[in-house]
Amino acid sequence: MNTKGITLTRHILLEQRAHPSETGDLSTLLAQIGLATKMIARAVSRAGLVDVLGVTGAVNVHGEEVKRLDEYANQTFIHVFGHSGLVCTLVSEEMEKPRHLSENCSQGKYLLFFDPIDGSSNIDVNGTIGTIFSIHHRINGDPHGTEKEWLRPGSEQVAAGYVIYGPSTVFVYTAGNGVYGFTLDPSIGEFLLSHENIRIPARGKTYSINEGNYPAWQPPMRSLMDYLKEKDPETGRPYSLRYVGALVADFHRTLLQGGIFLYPVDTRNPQGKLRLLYEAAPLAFIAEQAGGRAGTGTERILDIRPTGLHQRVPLLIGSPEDVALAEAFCAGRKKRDRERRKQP
Ligand code: P6P
Repeated sequence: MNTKGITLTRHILLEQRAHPSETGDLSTLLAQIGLATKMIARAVSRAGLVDVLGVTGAVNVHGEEVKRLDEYANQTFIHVFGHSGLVCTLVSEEMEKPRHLSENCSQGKYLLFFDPIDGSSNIDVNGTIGTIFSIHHRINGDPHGTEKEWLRPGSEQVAAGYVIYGPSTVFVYTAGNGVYGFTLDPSIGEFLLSHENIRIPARGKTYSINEGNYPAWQPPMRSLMDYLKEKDPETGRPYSLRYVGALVADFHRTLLQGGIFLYPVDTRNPQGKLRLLYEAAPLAFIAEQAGGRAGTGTERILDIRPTGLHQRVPLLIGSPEDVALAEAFCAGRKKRDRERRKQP
């Protein structure tokens, strides 16, 4: 099939044929996320003007000037889905409680979890940032949902994805039938298919972690980092360190080039720093759909049944061989060469 010029919307509709059970609402929902993120991409391109203009240059439907990009992005999702009839409940990093779109709850079949702007600290230095989303079916028909509906394991996701706002804006998603990337052509305002059926390399050459936390990690994590930095050409070491400080950017590079991203527990983040429902779980769905692996060091991310809306988890995600190696260190099954040589 000629894949030139396939728009996100057309691809989603083609994909929908692979999911006869989906009545097209999921396709519409994904296309609406495309709309919301195009609006956010426009605001991101002006974000640097906040200090110059005092505002982002964006104005919401109520005519209010928008001050913060996270707030603008969150409001954009609320406005785009508010009367869509598709989504009954929104869960956002920017909102402590779920936002019930009651006008949708009679027929809205989905729950949408999202981090509207991930990595916002990078905005001030013109760094790459992103939006992450996760979609679940509602599981009961009660008008306003229940914790049982929101606290779902990642394995039940219907679709998941992210948009990375970098030198170009790229929309990456999976609906359980592979991973696809679309690059925004600003001249026509369309996301065009640019990465068909993304597969992550079995192993990479880079590791991505905030090395500044080294003293705060548990010993197995320090050993793993020391191991990756040892010189051993036979096992492709030392690895190179790449760390943007925005999860979406570090994950996108890892997805395309292989390697491993890690945000483990440390003394300041005893549960980990990243959020399960709208950061780790959607990226884990994508990673596994691309042949990768995602865990906490001791369990598969997609198996975790959440206990809280904004629950944090440790995250090791990327090439299957690299993540399996990290898990072996976490489980004490693997040690550094020097430690092994010292063993009797
Ligand atoms: P640190 C951004 O604040 C974020 O939530 C993720 O996007 C990113 O991976 C992580 O935190 C960076 O955290 O502690 O290295 O600054």
